[in-house]
Amino acid sequence: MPCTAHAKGTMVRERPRHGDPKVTATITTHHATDSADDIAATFRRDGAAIIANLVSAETMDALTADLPFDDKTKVGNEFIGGSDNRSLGAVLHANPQICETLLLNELVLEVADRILRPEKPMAASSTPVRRDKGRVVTSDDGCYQVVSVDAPPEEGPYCHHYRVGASVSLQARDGGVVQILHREMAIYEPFVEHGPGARDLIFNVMWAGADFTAENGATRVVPGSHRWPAERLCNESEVAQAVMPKGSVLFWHCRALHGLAASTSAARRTGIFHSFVVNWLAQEENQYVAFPPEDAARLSVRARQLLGYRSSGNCGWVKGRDSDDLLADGLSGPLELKKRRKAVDAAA
Ligand SMILES: O=C(O)CCC(=O)C(=O)O
Ligand SMILES: [Fe+2]
Repeated sequence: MPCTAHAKGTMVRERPRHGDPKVTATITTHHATDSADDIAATFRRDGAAIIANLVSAETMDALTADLPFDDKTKVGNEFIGGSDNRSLGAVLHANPQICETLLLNELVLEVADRILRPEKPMAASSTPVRRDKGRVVTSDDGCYQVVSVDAPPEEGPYCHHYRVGASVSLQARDGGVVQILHREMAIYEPFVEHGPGARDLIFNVMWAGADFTAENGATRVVPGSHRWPAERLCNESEVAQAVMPKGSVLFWHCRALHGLAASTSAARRTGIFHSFVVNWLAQEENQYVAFPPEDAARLSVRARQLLGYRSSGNCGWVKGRDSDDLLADGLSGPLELKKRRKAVDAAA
């Protein structure tokens, strides 16, 4: 969901409509009974994967029925295909049921856990990724210090936990134009390592709130492009479309080229998008404003954790608060956690 291309005014005004009939690339579709390992393997290979019919069409209808799309939500929509399309920010707040039903979907979390490798995974079946925390040593003349451990990135966790990066509903409408192909990592690219082979820092999730068809704007994704060097250009023939029934979910890689397709259909394509981002990168959409604490307090603790009301021992702590639930009293932060450990040890 990087809007920097729009903000910098690099938009191409006369963009072609999508419609090259020679599209051969495809996105692999999994079933809800497939294992998270298999889905993650597809994702790593192709930079995208679909799980068909992960929730029922009725569930999706209930979740999208009252989303307040109106003419105000067309403002500033050049990035997503012009003012015929609509986008609605803070969609998790617009319907908090989406948090409990979609955001907490166990299979999605199992896949996200495999891709973002957190020390604190979200799915019940996932294994925490252990971190070598560094050694405390004293030099020969008594200088007391911490020495970091240099572990290869693929062996360690990528984050302590992950949380929502942005939550947006995107509605493609007849008359919109094709969105520029882009990579979600673009927003962080000037500041962090990002080439092919870099760690995954964002995991992108698009729920089909309506049938996604070739005509109504199903997301375009370029399989394999997450492994391309930045200068490699994409041809139309390499673009696939995420054609999937309502209730399905599409994942795309933080370095995979993708974008909303132009719609030529009266059937509106409503998508519910959210990303997960590693806890140490700023959230793209500020969830503490988009989903204020008094409203978040009504959600389950796990949903609050995913919104970002959680800290690691070192990042995001608030003294006097519980690191796993920042809206509750408790201990947070490295010194408090150390005190707690001492107290537990003394009682043992
Ligand atoms: O709605 C879509 O299909 C994709 C939207 C997207 O990639 C974005 O806005 O960043
Ligand atoms: Fe995007």
